[in-house]
Amino acid sequence: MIDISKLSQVMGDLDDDAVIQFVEDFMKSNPTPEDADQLMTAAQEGMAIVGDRFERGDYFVGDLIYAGEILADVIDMIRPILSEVSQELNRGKIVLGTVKGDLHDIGKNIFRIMAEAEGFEVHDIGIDQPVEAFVEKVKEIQPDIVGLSGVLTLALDAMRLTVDGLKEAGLRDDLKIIIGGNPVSKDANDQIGSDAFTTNAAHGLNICKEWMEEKK
Ligand code: B12
Repeated sequence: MIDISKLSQVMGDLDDDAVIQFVEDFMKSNPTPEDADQLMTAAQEGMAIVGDRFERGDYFVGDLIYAGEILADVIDMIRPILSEVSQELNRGKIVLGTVKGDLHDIGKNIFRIMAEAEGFEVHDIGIDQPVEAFVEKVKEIQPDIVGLSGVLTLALDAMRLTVDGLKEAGLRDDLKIIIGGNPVSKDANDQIGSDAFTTNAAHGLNICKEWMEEKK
């Protein structure tokens, strides 16, 4: 059995060879989607180590970029298990994006891959998206769910503005809104006026699935 927590350390150290070797061994161990979720959690903890070192001044922006590249490679390697779930089509529509001012997209992309694998039709509008972009896409697609992603503390304000913008456009009542990313919390969820929050893509996906069951 592979000790998944070791991954956090080698990711935190930006030891790309060790990370790749680790994930190769993991993939050979016949992992389940639950194992992949644990691996993602360990990878997220590794990114938190990178973030802490950046805050202390031991790492620089170049290291954040490099960390992002390593994590993107990890996701590519485990994508077959993330997408392994049976393709039940037409589960529902999601408009997804990273809010204005925030360029982080790795977490959003993980959620997208997992949601698509579960049969959701996901319309990903990308990073740094202004309120109007969400409003326009929701008018066009008429989704069941809007997913807002953000990793910067500043993203919480942008999420609130986005939810307000959807309300002002008269689109809020028929929508469920979930916010995701490192800084979200119960308090943030209450202030932003979203319906749910999560710092874990698999958890977020379960919430979306429950919403779709309730709608039936
Ligand atoms: C990699 C990284 C970058 C990369 C991003 C590359 C990319 N393509 O995304 C780059 C180099 C671009 C970057 C830039 C910056 N970064 Co940066 N970055 C990080 C780092 C190390 C990892 C982020 C990450 O990918 N985490 C892993 C993913 C998997 O986790 P996640 O995003 O939380 O996603 C999971 C869940 O939250 C959830 N999820 C996410 N979104 C959604 C959406 C929905 C709908 C659902 C359901 C679920 C969901 O699913 C995911 C899987 O479970 C973090 C440190 C950290 N602790 O996270 C700093 C961090 C976020 N960055 C930080 C900073 C300061 C910056 C810069 C300002 C640096 C600078 N001086 O230029 C810029 C800002 C650019 C901007 N305007 O956005 C700070 C933010 C501080 C703050 N409190 O606001 C952090 C926390 C580092 C730190 N400790 O100081 N960064």
